[in-house]
Amino acid sequence: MSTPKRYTITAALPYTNGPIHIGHLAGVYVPADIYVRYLRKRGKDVVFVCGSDEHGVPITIKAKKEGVTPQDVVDKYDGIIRKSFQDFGIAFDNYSRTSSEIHHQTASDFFQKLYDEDKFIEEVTQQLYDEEAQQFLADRFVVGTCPKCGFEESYGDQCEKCGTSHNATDLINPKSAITGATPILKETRHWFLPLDQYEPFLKEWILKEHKKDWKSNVYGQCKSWIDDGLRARAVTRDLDWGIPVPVEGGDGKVLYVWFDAPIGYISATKQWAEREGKDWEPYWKDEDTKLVHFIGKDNIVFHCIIFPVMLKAHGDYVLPDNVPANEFLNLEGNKLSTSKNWAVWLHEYLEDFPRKEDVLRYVLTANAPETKDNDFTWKDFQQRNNSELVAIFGNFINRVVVLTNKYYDGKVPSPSALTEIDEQTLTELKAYPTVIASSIEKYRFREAQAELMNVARLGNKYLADEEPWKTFKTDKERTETVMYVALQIASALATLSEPFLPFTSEKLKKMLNLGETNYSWEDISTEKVLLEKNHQIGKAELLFAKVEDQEIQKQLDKLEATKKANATEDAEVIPQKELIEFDDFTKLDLRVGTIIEAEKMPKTKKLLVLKVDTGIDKRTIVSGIAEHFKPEDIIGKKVSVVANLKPIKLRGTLSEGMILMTENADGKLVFVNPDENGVNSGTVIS
Ligand code: B3M
Ligand code: ZN
Repeated sequence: MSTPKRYTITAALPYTNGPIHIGHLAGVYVPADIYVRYLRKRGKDVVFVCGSDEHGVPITIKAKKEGVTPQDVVDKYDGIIRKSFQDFGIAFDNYSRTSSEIHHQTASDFFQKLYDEDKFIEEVTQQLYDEEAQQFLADRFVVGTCPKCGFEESYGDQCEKCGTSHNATDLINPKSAITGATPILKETRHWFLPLDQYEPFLKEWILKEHKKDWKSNVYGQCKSWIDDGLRARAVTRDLDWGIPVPVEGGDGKVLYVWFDAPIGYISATKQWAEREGKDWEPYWKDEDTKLVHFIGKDNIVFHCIIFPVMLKAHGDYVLPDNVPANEFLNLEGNKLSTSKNWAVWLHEYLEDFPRKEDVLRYVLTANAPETKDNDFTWKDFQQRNNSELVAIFGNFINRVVVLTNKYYDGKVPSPSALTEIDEQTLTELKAYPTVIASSIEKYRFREAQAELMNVARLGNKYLADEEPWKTFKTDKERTETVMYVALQIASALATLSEPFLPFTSEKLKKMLNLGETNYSWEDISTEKVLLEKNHQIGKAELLFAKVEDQEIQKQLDKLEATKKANATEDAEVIPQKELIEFDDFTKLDLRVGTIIEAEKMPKTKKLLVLKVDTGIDKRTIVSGIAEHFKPEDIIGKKVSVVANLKPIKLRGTLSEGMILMTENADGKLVFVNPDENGVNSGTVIS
């Protein structure tokens, strides 16, 4: 596209069935935010929209699990997500909700128009039905083997392993996710979008027009789907949570969530325009608008095939110019997972690391999964903060601001004749805006941010070579020139860091007292002075603080606890034994006892010989717990005892009872502890 007149930038609407985690941020929201902040800085006309995706089966499943209504679920998570985005500084123009009236209306009208113009195929087909739950099984309500890659836990509408989108009836061995039952087939009427009819359009549009400018991972996926041949996809569902199908025969049916959700971008734009007193239509309908969707790789098919076909079928809309989808981010070597709580949650991060929003942005961009899956580790987070943000960026700014205050009471000194090194440094500085811009415009945010850090490196090297702290005693004039040049670099950093590190940029501008002095991205490349001589700067403040070992340890401990909790949940559950009569139970004499003596049984590894006060007597019990407890540690402990077990001889010692034990998450034996407060030995357990 030649120079666009305006930009419509969308970020995937998060499902409101859980909070935002670092995977979402790295894949979608941080890159989108960098891109938008950059465009705004360049004076472009931009609208940046997002919102909560509140329909679909994931929401219903979560509600069922928690025993609340779907509305409760979406209200809760919309609140958490909205606040965390705001606190983190993702600069949406509008963050909307698909439960809003404007969205229901927009999506409903969209469907109606396609229906009126005969763009759908209406058909009664056999769909999967769970007789036990008395419900049709669509999307995430059904799991089975993916017909394409063989993954055994593919959802009805999409396989998370290979990304293929399919119909629920394509699954091999489908099982209901609600009851586990094998579904039957039952007839129902639905509306299908005939993707196959749009193959020529898709071939022309993606395979010809976008071969070069789309990322290879995105282009590759699209090509393979198109090459495999496309089929009609149902865009309605037999569910009660969603946007009602507005046409005859639509009772009890709703729009498929992936039909309504992308229309959410349009309704969010409308809502924004209404609020701002603008016209939304050019942002979606004018050919000179550049539409870009930021998404994760699992959403590629919906944004590159299905939504464009919807837009094309509708006829009034522009198509996305690019869909720079990212791969996935892992956490400490494992796949991020909302259900397994394997994540760094944004709202928790913001609490644990106050005023460190930019550190997370920085690390996620430095490690962005742009071309392949990547790993987030807390050690790397600490290292990047301490040896890059603190040691390079922060250190440079600190030296410049401290020295300017110390030598010149905070007033920018006047330069004398520039040396070759000065000229060279300034020439290098002038090249950066173009270099960074070119990477951002190609959606290469890691590369762009690395170049930003090179600006700080340039400053550090310049100071280290010119050593103003030494020349200050011998050559005042030279020192003034050096500090003047260094201040220009600091000032450029304040602007160039804006898209990447918005909080830092803000702080730095305040420190340099740049409020009134407004220079643009482009100005950095010109002869324009970025900090005039005699300009008064403020006092030094630390831009970045070190992250200490114990802060990292705390996060690692949190993850360790999650691992343990998951292991307990995943542990094989031993099936229940046969039922017994109450009388059988009452035959057991269970009591509280106190261990009064303990010693290892000689020549054994596992056995301890205990003397236990049972309240009735003091008796010997041999217990196989020697590998888990030291004798001296358990004297005085209250334990649960089976008192009327027939005595048996173990290695020559008569054992008169048994102590109840269980295993904790680490596989360590622990006592089945009676409440130690005020329970006496001999108390019967019943
Ligand atoms: N809510 C899927 C997701 O969160 C979906 C994106 C919708 S974008 C229109 O991965
Ligand atoms: Zn698959």
